[in-house]
Amino acid sequence: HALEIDLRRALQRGEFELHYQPFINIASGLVCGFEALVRWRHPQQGLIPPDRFIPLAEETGIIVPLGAWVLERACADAVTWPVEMRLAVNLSPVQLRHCGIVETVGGALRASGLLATRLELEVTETVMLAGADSRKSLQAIGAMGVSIVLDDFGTGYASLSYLAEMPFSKIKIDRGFVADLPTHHTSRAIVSAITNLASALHMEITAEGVETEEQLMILKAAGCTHAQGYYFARPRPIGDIEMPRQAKK
Ligand code: G
Ligand code: G
Ligand code: MN
Ligand code: NA
Repeated sequence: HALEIDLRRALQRGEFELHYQPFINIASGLVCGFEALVRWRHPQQGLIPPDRFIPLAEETGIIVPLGAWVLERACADAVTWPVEMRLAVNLSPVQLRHCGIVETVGGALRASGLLATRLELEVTETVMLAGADSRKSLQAIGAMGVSIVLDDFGTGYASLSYLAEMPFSKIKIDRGFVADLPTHHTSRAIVSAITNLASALHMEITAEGVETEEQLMILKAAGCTHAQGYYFARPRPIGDIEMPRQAKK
């Protein structure tokens, strides 16, 4: 597999880069933080999106050193932002299963000097199907003060009972449900149900993939606390992100 060989070399050659997309507090309209999204700047193929190499990185185990690089790079970037800006980083279930994950997260925080309370780690519902070791690691990371976020909610196999067992502080509603707003009554009902559940469990709720004002208004009325999507900003390289003026105190 040519891409696999390239992938191994890419990390050594520094071909990965992070783009950042803001997430917004709906009530205040202010940016709360940025999600780091990895891209591969391939010398021949140009910018490759994560869905084209993350699955291969997971199969081959390269996700472990790649994920560690993402964490270290993102924490080092975020420490230069205003202190109220949070950083969200995606964590693969393969990384979470790896025995060194707690130390990797702790190490990235120590090396950068970023406060643990500014970091959010996004995991998908598959972590709830993972073994006891993964769940223990998540608990340990949560105990450091890092927030654990349940990403892409509604697309996986999560049993609702896990929601209360795991230390999630936020749920992100998958953008598939948001894309169907406002026309799709089923999606509207699902968004309301997820929001009610999250608020009953004292969790924040982010709607992903918000592209229109109309979607935002529906999500706000449904009780979503946060939003992210092209309506606000596309993911951009670190040098191009706009740090909101009102956040600088
Ligand atoms: O940026 P984009 O929308 O193309 O991302 C597509 C998918 O890749 C998303 O599901 C996102 O969670 C995932 N992804 C992006 N960056 C990372 C990363 O650093 N690590 C992992 N594990 N997944 C990522
Ligand atoms: O799976 P995860 O949510 O971690 O990844 C977010 C992905 O969604 C990124 O690849 C990002 O580029 C993409 N994304 C972010 N905002 C929007 C949006 O408003 N519309 C669409 N279609 N995709 C988005
Ligand atoms: Mn995510
Ligand atoms: Na997501």
